[in-house]
Amino acid sequence: MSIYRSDIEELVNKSNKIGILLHDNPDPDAIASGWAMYKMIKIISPEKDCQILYRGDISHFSNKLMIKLLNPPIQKLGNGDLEKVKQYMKDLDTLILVDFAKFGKNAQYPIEYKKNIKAIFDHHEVTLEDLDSDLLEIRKIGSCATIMIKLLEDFEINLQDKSEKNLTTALAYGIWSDTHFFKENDSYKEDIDAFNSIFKNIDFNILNQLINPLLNKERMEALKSALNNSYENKGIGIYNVGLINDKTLFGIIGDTMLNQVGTRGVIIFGLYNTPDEKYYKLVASSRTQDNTLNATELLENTICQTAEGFSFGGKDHAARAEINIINKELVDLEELQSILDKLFVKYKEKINEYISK
Ligand SMILES: [Mn+2]
Repeated sequence: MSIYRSDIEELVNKSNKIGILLHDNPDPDAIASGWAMYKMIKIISPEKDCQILYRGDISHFSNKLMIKLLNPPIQKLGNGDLEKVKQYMKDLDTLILVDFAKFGKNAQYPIEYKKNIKAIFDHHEVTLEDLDSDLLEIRKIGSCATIMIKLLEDFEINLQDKSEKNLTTALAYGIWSDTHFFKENDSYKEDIDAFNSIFKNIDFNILNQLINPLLNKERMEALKSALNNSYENKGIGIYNVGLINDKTLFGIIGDTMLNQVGTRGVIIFGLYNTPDEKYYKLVASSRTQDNTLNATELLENTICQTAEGFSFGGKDHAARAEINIINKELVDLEELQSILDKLFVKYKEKINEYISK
């Protein structure tokens, strides 16, 4: 089953208000694919009311950087409040799903709007029977961006033109990240062909920044803070990263610190500046590489014992705990620093106790 330009044209012409939906917490492939879809619709009908919508967060630093550097026209539909989302979506008579095929766990849109799904573009393995649209473009390949690049060939758009460079760079990044850098089993010949077809119009300066996270300033700052506020006892290290805006940094810095010679396990902690929320979250992330040291247990027996109400979970070698602790309105930066310092003292004691047991 394939979708052609004529199908999209027909759909656009009979639609009043179009929502291109991405899965929750969209990744580069979803963002780039949604953007390509948007482009096609605007070529067919420049005045058409059309938006690219998503729920959840774009929190991974590379994805945030992608938004900043490439500026895709995407729009967030709010987080927890389903009523608001319903209100917003009630006028959308046409929904196009991109990079996912069904409402559900991974895309928590109001289920009553399933009836407005008119086309689905996806590259994941899905059962075709219970989908809510007849217009389907579903192919098991490495990325949805590949499907979109192919489809764009039928539109009056020159993907070699400089003015499209942000879009082509986004699409390249989508392919690149969804195929895990063209790894075997994750990439298909079609993905490589699609990448090749836009190769000459990729901004490699930007693509390199997205791929190589070391160039990200916030990560460097957090690493610096972690190195300046570290403690180690018998191969277990604890690091205070301070206040950060990117939640994924906890894990990333954990992985980096774990690479140090002689390290059995690490705990990274700090305050996460939650977007749109009243509280700073205290987040602690653990990583271990020693089979006698369980990452979940490590957090459970140290950080989680210092306060009630931590939500936490994890596996043998990676775990995370978090808790809302500080009302943003009640503290300034200096106070935050001193709270973190005090916590650090407490946590060091807990680590020492844990090790001596
Ligand atoms: Mn994808």
